[in-house]
Amino acid sequence: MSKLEEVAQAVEGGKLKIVAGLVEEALAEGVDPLIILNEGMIGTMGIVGNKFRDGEIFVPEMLIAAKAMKKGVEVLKPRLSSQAGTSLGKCIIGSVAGDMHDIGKNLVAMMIESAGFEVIDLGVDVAPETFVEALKQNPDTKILALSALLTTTMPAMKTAIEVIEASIPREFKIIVGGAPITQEYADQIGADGYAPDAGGAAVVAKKLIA
Ligand code: B1M
Repeated sequence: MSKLEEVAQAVEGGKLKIVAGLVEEALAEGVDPLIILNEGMIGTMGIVGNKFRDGEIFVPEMLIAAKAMKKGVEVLKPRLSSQAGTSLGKCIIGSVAGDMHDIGKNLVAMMIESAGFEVIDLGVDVAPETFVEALKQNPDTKILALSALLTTTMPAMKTAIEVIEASIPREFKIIVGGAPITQEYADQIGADGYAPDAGGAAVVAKKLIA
């Protein structure tokens, strides 16, 4: 079995204690960090999600796999992110109200930070009022980034934009993303940008402030 397959198996099996070591071994063997992330981890979470959908595993197994992936991402982080020299301004990010998923959001935050933004991460299950408060405290914010992973929390993204627009002048750009989000939905709820993945989010954020 290749090191990459071992990483994937450890993530899927939620082997918290060995994932970081396996990722380090894969890196030492010269495996590209992006391949470890995309094939060893993100792809594996897709398999985990499908098994959950099909009733083969349950929430605890899904949670432990997510924790295992986070251990691996910690090792990859310095290899994936580069310290950009200039600051492009502030980006406030969070998973919308009701949504506890944060792995994708954290990757987006990491890539946006690498692109040169100062990231303020409000975490998960962020109420619209919390976004408003953070925007008021940081009036120089350039980008607001909203993540949602559930079809049931997509409406919370729309509500967040509505509440924010009703509360403060929109002097920043809003980007949205997450597995169920599409360009069409982004347009429908009045977002300025959409990206299907973390790298794309950083590209869109930079483009919007250019
Ligand atoms: Co949940 N979950 N989950 N879950 N979970 C999904 C999303 C699901 C698809 C699994 C399935 O059924 N196949 C399903 C949603 C179905 C739907 O809505 N259509 C689901 C469900 C149903 C649930 C619960 C309701 C289960 C329950 O309790 N019965 C529950 C809801 C909790 C809540 O949020 N209120 C729940 C809970 C959980 C855990 C807590 C156990 C855990 C999350 C742990 C954590 O994040 N800390 C979990 C996990 C791990 C998953 C899966 C397996 C993996 C998610 C993940 O981390 N993927 C997921 C299945 C799947 O994704 N295939 C699933 C890896 C990550 C890198 O990808 O997050 O998609 P992703 O992020 C990508 C892109 O989406 C994009 O870039 C990222 C990187 O490239 N992106 C953006 C994300 N945000 C962006 C923002 C942007 C731009 C791009 O701009 C701002």
